[in-house]
Amino acid sequence: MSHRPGQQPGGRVTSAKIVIAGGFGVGKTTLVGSVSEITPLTTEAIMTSAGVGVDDTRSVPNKTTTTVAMDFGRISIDRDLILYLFGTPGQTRFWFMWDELVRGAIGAVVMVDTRRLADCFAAIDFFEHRKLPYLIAINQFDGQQYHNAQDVRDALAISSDVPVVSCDARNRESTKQVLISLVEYVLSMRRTRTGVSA
Ligand SMILES: Nc1nc2c(ncn2[C@@H]2O[C@H](COP(=O)(O)OP(=O)(O)OP(=O)(O)O)[C@@H](O)[C@H]2O)c(=O)[nH]1
Ligand SMILES: [Mg+2]
Repeated sequence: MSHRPGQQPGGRVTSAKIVIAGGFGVGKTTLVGSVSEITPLTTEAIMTSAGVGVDDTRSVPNKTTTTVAMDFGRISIDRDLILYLFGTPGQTRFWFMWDELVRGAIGAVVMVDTRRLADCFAAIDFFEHRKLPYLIAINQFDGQQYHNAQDVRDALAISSDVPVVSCDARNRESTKQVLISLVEYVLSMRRTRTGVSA
């Protein structure tokens, strides 16, 4: 019998840690906020004129705050699996915290804005280097899918087994589905590694 990541035999509730990553202003805090069943812990700081020329806000003109440490939320996927969500800061000057944030995580969501695809390269490199399973979640700003999943996969040059899904970071059902896809992917990777069939 196979179990979910970290699941105890005997039906006990188990929990798993998921990291929400991606470039600046891609919607990480929004995703954690939309899907969390508890009031998310956020560490937003007001962006001031000191960030002009450093933070590229052209694609998110209404953005007035940025995450300086992390976002934290929780969601029960079903009766026996609780996910704890850790959203990373997007700006590279805060990336020294990423090693701490990913410790113990079973996998990561790399959020992508297809208008600024290169912003997610560093996150992909980070998870590939640490061999942490990740999927790509295209955040459909304004409901627009500017490029399809295959185009994004080709442009990112990622392995064919890495899932590429679309979502609206503001929509709970949509973001919950992203997390379910990630858990399923992590499970399938573990089955492959251990040679256990589904
Ligand atoms: N239209 C639209 N706006 C979005 C969507 N997701 C996020 N936003 C907006 O985009 C901006 C950036 O969202 P955040 O969630 O703060 O992005 P972030 O990735 O946490 O940003 P940093 O922590 O600063 O890197 C905010 O103004 C959101 O309201 C979306 O799916 N559609
Ligand atoms: Mg944020």
